[in-house]
Parts: sequence; C-alpha cells; structure tokens
Amino acid sequence: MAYFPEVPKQIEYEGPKTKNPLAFRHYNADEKIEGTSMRDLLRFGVAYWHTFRGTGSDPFGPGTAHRPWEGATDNAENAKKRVEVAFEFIEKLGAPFYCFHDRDVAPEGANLKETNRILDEVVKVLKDHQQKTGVKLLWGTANLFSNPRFMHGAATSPNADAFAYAAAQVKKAIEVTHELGGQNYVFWGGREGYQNLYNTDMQRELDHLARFMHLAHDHAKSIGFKGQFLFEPKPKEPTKHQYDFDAAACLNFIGRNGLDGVVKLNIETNHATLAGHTMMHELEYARIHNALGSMDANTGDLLLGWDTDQFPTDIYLTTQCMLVILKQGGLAPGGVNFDAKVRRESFEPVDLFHAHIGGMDAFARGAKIAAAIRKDGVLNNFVKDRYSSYDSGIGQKIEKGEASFADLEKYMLDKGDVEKNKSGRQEMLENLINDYL
Ligand code: XLS
Ligand code: NI
Ligand code: NI
Repeated sequence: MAYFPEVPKQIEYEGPKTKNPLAFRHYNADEKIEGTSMRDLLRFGVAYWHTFRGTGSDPFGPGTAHRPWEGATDNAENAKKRVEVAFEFIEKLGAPFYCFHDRDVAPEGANLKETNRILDEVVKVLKDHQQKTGVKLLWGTANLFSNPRFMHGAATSPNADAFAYAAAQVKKAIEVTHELGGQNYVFWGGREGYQNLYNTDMQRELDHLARFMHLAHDHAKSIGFKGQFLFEPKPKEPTKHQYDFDAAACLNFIGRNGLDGVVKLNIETNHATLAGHTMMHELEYARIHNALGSMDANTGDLLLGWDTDQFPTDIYLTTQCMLVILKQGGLAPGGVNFDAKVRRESFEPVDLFHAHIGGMDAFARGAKIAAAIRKDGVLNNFVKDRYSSYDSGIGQKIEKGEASFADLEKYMLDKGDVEKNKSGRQEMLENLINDYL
C-alpha cells in the first residue's frame, strides 16, 4: 500500500540545477564532507510527533491536515497502521533515523498497565519496520506534559503521585528505547517549571528533578542501556520559567547535581532564540563544555516570537550550525532531528516531503559552506591571531597561572597603559562569510 502515491520510491539527489521539487539539490548521502559522508555527518531524524501526529490545529481552530490514512479513533489498531505510513515516508525520504515520544506512537489505555501493553504492541511493529527498512531510532522520550495528571509538572510536580507516574512512564520509555536500539534518550522539561513563586518551592522542585535524573540513570544502567541522556533546553512554553532555560542553566544543574557526563544536551534552534540566544551560541556553549549531544533543527519566526517550529531553510543559520558541528567532528551518537512542522496552510501529505527535503538540503548546503570556510582557515586564523597576546609574554604567564595580581600590577605600572588594541573586523568577516554562500 502506498500512502504517498505521488512521491517516487526514493527521493534522489539530482544536483543544484534540477527543477524537480521532489529531489535533493544538495543532500547527497554518500558525498563526503571533511572525510565523512553526509549521511553519517548529518544523521537526519524525522520527528514522529510533528510529522505523523501533527494536525495543524492552533489556539484559534482545529486541525487542517489532510491525512487520508488516519482513522476516526486513536486506538492501538490505528497506531500500528500509522507505523506503516511513517516508515514509507522515512524510507522514501532516505532519512536514516526517527525520534518519538511514547504517546506519539501509542495511545494511553485505561490505566498504566493497559497503556504499557499497548505501547509494547506498537513497539513490536516499530521494531519490525526498523528491521525491514534499516531506519534506526535516534532517540526516544516520554510525553510528561500532555495528560492533565501532569498539570503541575512531572518530576517537579508538588504531587508525589505525579512524580511516581512520571518515573514509571520514563522507566518504560527507556526500556522501549533500549529495545529499539535507540542511540539517545531525551528529557525535554515539558511542564518542569513554574508560573508563580507564591505557590512554588523552587528548591524542592529542583531537588526532585535531580533525584529523578539519578533514578533514570540507575535504571538505564541496570538494563544495560548505553544510549546518551540529553536535556533539551527551553526557556518558556508551557511554563513561564522553565528550569532548563538554556544550555548554561542546564549545565549548571547537571554540574551541581553530579550528572556531569551522564546528561548532555539536545539543542533546539527555536528554543535558543526564545532564550534570547542565537543557535550558534547555544551549540558552541554546549560544545566547549563537552556537552553538545544532538540537535533539534527548526527555526522560529522573528515576527511571531513563539515556538513556531518551522523547517529550517536559512543557509546562514545552517552554515553557523555546521561551523560548530564540524568543529566538534560531528554529532554522533546524536544527529539532526527535524523538530519542525509544516504550516497549517500546507495541509497535503506531499507538503511533508517538501518540508523535509528543504531542511535536509539547507543543512547539506550549510555543511558544504562551513567546510569551505574551515578549509580556507579564514575564521580560525583570525580568531587565533586575535588572542595571540596570550601566546607569549605576560599573556602566557596569565594563562599558565604564573602571574599574580601583584605581578600584573607591576607589569602595568612599568608599562603605563595598554599599548594597542586590534580591530575586531566584524564587518569584514561578515562580508567574507557572504563570499562563501
Ligand atoms: C517542545 C520540544 C519537544 C521535544 C521533545 O518544545 O521541542 O518537542 O523535542 O519532547
Ligand atoms: Ni525539541
Ligand atoms: Ni520545541
């Protein structure tokens, strides 16, 4: 059965000159960038939630998406059929990975036991399709934010029963991620945050979150799950203050709670900008802390200013991302997951292909451009030279810890003043980047 009959069996690379909208212009899976194939460098993932569960609903109206395969009820049978749709899509697109929340792939039953049973049924079908197609699981996660039981949060809920339910749910989600060979497990804070301190014990909530993470780690170890744990920072939405505000807030929590190395970060573009950062800043901040694990690729809209989760098409943005990712030597075991959805006006199934093709091409192009910039060494050399005063003399002593405040005072008293500064040449460098685009 073909759910996307208008789409060929395989989206092919046809090069930049093609006029075929259902072809790649830049993503050529086997082509190498800095010695690694694009397939292995970019490790694209399709997000099950937006792509196969998104309806296009918004606060002003119901869904618009035309999805002829969807039945009227959200039951196990439908969930299993949807797996076929998903894998036809992912295979045709040629993405090597997918990602899911437990509740995207399987609906809840009448109680936890029933819910787990339904999930197991669907996981069997997922496993089957993974084996048949070779598509792999980049990461799994649990939805701890939709059900009303999590109205006050999950691990940070003031209600211990909600904590317990979340623990049971994450235990199961890690187990099925393990069963499916998932290479990472993501914790996005969902409702882990607060609206108002009048009713919130922030200290207790943060302690509970730390306890939760250690319990999750213990369980992963006990079942032999070797995948990387990832926090996904986001500053707001749904709560006003999310505890995982940005990379810096997450790393502070990780460091203070003995989770160094246990938890790395999954950085999302639209979350970075909501936090008042550029994506490049967040990626680099994570990278220098040895915590850049994976990324959720999307983009926001400057004029709207909420988490619009649009597909990335801006080559400046993807070039900046790839500059950092190439500096790190890739993202594996993480990847580039499209946490992005088509606009509600783009309601036809084929729009899902256009969106992903565009995102993959934008990243492939960004990767080529970033590699060219790196090859010429222009940025690297400039930055190196900018800090060269630390390579010898007093700068070297500062870096080596060989100069005290008294030494530095003496040095400056002798010298009198800072002799010269060099221009930062920001405009020259911005022009130079444009030469490569
Ligand atoms: C929501 C998050 C979510 C995570 C997975 O804003 O991006 O989709 O990626 O829970
Ligand atoms: Ni995300
Ligand atoms: Ni998001």
